[in-house]
Amino acid sequence: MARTVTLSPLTRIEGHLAVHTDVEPAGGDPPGGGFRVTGARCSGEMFRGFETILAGRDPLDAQQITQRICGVCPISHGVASCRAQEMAYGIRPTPNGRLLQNLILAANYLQSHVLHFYTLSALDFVDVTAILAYRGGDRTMRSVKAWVEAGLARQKEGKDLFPAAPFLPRYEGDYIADAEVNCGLLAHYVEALDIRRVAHEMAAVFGARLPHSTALVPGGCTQVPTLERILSYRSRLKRIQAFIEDAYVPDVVTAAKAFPGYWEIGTGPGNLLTYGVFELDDAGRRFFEPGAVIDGRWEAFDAAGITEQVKYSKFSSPSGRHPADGLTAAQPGKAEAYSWIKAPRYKGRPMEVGPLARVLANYLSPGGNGIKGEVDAVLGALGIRAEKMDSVLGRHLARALESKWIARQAFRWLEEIEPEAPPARDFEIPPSASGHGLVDAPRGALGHWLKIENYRIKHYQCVVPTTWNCSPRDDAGTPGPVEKALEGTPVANPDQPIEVGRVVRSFDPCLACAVH
Ligand code: NFE
Ligand code: MG
Repeated sequence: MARTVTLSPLTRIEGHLAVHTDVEPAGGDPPGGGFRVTGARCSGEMFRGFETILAGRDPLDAQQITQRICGVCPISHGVASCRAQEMAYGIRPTPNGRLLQNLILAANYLQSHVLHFYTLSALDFVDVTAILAYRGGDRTMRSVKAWVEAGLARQKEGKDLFPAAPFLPRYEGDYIADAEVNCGLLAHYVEALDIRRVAHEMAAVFGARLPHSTALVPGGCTQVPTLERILSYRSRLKRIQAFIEDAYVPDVVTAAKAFPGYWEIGTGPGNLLTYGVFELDDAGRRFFEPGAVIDGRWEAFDAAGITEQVKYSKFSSPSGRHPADGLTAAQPGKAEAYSWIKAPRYKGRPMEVGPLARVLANYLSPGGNGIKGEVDAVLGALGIRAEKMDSVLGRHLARALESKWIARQAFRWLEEIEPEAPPARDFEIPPSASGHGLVDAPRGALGHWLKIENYRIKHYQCVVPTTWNCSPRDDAGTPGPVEKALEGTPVANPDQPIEVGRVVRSFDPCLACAVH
């Protein structure tokens, strides 16, 4: 019989997401029974109101206030706001300003992706109890072992709801069986905490402080790129790059070999969108170029194609508007609505955004930044066809490979800095103007739309990556990307729905951002 399985809150993501799945017995397929998800709904469980908070303020507050939307991707919000203001003020960043923004953003990307794979996702695959067999002398590994041992004992007593967070409680399921592989991944799990700190330090070299940088300004960055700062960034980048190439990418390959079924699980809507990211010149060329993939074919991106629909979202504002004219009016008790997330659509379609969209748009576009070669090399070694990238494993692989690509590119940006040249541009705020900033954040396409009247913010709208990915059904009833990706997911035991968590986490949702 069909039943609803709800994960609320879904842990090891950012923010408050409830996932409701309809689960039915799968019959003979897969053989031996099992269950399958036949439908899903994603609910953003809170409202934040940043767009309303911004109205009436000084436009220059925007890149500071919007960074507070999130502690994981603040730099993307800061940069998107800078782009929107630059358009309104009629300026472009100085060459140094562009490079410094790219370097702060690159550092923020790398911490976010390392955080996602190890801290948030790895525990879906790694058997933490394998540490019980650890006999080595590493102090950190021994303390992890002691923590898991004590947690298992507390769990047996049944008195403690969280006997060894974040390891226990957990869903029981088909974790990696090999103890040595598990212990190797756990060692990297611990090291990743340190790498994330180093990446934050690296962002702070030019960003002044993290997570919310005070140095980002329209036209560039207030921090002067001295030789000392360049070297300080560079030494940290070397350590992070080594971790990405020696641990992160190989660990994703290890997970892929252990769970080959996940090349078939978590297939999204098949339509992908990226605004591109990391500006290269005044003409707006980007290291990852903008583009859309619709029905398997690449096409140029058209900003006029974006709308937000709200039939199933808890808003009374009109549905189907372009964000330049969008409105946000909360209606908590709205009939049929099940989420505080709006439903952004591109040319009427739900679009997956994020590393997979960036990598595949680059893979399929006539130009591209060369990442296609990386993808083909790894897929070739695994014997996997490129079409299988639209899956749980494809998302993890895209995230890891773009990390490698961004780290390499960051070294080139460091070389391009001219220490004596100005890091920012002068500007005047006009009495009235408008602009938008479309920039990919780690989790995907991020847009800020701004209108200024009488020197004050009249209107501010954000459409954020997880707004795209975790969107509810649209006015036509079409599910959002994560809802779609969950359909068909095999679930061995509906009381331990570990497979559902793997699918949702492959998108790296951030609900704080989604409900902004
Ligand atoms: Ni709060 Fe974010 C990223 C943005 S996702 S993490 O990446 O913008 O919605
Ligand atoms: Mg919005």
